[in-house]
Amino acid sequence: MGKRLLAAATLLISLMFVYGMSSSNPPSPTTYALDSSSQTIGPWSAKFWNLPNPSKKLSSPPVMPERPADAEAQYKNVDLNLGVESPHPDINRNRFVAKFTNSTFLSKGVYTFSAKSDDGIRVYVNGEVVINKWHEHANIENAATVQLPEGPHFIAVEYYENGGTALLALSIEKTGNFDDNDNDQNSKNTTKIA
Ligand SMILES: [Ca+2]
Repeated sequence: MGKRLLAAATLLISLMFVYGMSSSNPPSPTTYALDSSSQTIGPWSAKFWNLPNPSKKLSSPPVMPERPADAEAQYKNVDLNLGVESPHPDINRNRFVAKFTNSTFLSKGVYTFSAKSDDGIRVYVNGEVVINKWHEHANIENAATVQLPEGPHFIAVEYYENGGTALLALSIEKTGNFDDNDNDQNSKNTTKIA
């Protein structure tokens, strides 16, 4: 009888231990699918700052402001084709700075970032600049290809407009895989995720 009780108690404790262990595991990320065929990047947070003297053309590229933003918004995609319009009621049509940010979970792979902009743009992946055209220019497209391990990644886009038409668009595609020797392997099917 005593042995049976002891065995039952041991089983109960074992079950509690197993249950406790499994419930204390960190939750796996559920917001973004690991399957690259279905992964997409969630909403982007955007901040906008007016630059002083909006009627006067900038003589040199602006420094990113450190003060609180003059306007904030969320966007499904980084895709602003403004023409000569303002991006926000509180923001100038000309002479403003914007910053879009996104933290997202991506599967391991080779990713191509393509950015169109008028005027200046900088694209950062995990704090490293991958596209740097921080000067006044008409609409041009620039691309950068980056190997990323599976995990959370922080993407930031800085942009400024110095008059005339304004345009900003970023697309991100998974374009391949890489092996442990850092060799890129192009995929036949690229996957657009943003
Ligand atoms: Ca412009």
